[in-house]
Amino acid sequence: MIDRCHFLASLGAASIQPGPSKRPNIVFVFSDDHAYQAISAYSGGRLNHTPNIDRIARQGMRFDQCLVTNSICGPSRAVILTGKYSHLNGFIDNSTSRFDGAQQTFPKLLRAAGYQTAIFGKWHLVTEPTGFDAWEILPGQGNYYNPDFITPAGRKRREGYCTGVITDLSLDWLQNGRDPSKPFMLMCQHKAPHRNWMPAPDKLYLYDGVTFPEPDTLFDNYEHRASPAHKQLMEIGKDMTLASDLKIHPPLGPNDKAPVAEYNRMTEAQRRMWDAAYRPRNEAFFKANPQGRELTRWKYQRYMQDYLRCIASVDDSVGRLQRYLDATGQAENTIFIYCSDQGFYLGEHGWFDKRWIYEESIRTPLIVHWPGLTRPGSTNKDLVSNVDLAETFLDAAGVPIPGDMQGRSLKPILSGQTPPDWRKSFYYHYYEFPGPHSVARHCGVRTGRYTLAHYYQSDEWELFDRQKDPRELRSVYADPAYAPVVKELKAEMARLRAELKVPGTDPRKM
Ligand code: SGN
Ligand code: CA
Repeated sequence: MIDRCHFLASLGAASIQPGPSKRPNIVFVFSDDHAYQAISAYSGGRLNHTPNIDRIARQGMRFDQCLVTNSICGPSRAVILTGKYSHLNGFIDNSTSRFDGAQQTFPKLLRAAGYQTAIFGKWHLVTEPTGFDAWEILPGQGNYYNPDFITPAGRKRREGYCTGVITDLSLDWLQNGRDPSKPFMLMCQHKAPHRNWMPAPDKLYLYDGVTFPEPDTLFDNYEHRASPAHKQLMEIGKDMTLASDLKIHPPLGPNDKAPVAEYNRMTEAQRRMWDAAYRPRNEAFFKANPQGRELTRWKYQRYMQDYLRCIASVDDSVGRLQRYLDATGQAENTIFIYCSDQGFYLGEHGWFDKRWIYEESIRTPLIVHWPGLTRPGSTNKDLVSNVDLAETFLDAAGVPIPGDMQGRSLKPILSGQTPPDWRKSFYYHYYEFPGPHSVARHCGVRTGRYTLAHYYQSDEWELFDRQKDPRELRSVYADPAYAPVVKELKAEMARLRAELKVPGTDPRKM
């Protein structure tokens, strides 16, 4: 059966399908800041269980080396839409960029080829979406409770919890909003589990009493690394805020007012449930009054509880979409993808957030079930990327891939056949400095074994040998034994920069 599927798949979608209605549908569930460490298909359940996301992995392929080109929200989304690096699609950072919606994107190409296209949820590209038959997006980062949406008909506030509301909009479009004679491509894009990690009313007590294992680098001192690792502002201990991030604000008494805008958006009933959950915990916190390392440990635990509660709702969303496709007989003709805009720190190196070329940041979860193509339960360690998704989707639909896209279709890999000339090195570039969390601009190259980073504003370099140092704790850039590796990787970086048309100077003002 598998062989026959591979054979049919190798003929290409257009030649094996009798008509356009048989072209596969695509459901792309995309979350914001979902660390692979918090998906049980990746972690084995060390922190949490995500049964519905795991089902995609059981049926399809889990990618263990999916790397983002620029580890931050808007840029990742622009890369996915265009199949081009930030310096070519023009959206290089969250603070200064606006997406040019007139440019070529994969949804536009799918739509022109007869697909129905829709996006619901977080967009974060400043300008309005183009190339979609239907869309409703959160303004900017959006809100967890009773979020506003920008829609083609103006702004609307929708009561409920963000993850559920975005799933409702997606299901409603699948059921009632689209032309059923056409194949569809749906992007269901969650705000969760983005900072400040506010759980849904039905998850407020999940993980109560659970103590999560601490990463062994929670108290990293950043020795043996260049200055940017010392200067960042993303430490749980000193940068995570008690009020907003950790919900340690009052109300402890009847007249206390919460300083958090999100809290003020809640309905009376929501606020009552929220307070009932957090008030006794906060009272216990004030009573215990942890300090120093104990405070960091306490913060880590509350961070994990709230972050993982948000993820539990995302997993529910995946399950609802899966059940709908199953119940309507569409699952067998629908490619189902789960992905996040980048990786995220869950206390490793003492951090939250992302932005770095380092592992927990550059690696994003990617799990794909392509019925008839992916071998159930398969895993892959090739260097794949968010820049490959546009071409993969076009390939799935039998749409010609434009020559100016910079990734490569994952279809052969998904069929179990990695092309012999698949990339062995990957170019990375982060631009948002100055900016939130103060991570210096850097570019670099990552291979299966090494990570070379250049903080070009201060002209500092790092090299990590991840085979010997998987936690990236000691740069061996200055170690003479690694001089040949440094030379080779610098040459590789120059080659990649030329191939990818990276301009000599940073497009952001220095
Ligand atoms: C906000 C967050 C940051 C986060 C950025 C970008 N601060 O500024 O912690 O790094 O978004 O995130 S917050 O206090 O407003 O939550 S991204 O995922 O959109 O790139
Ligand atoms: Ca993000």
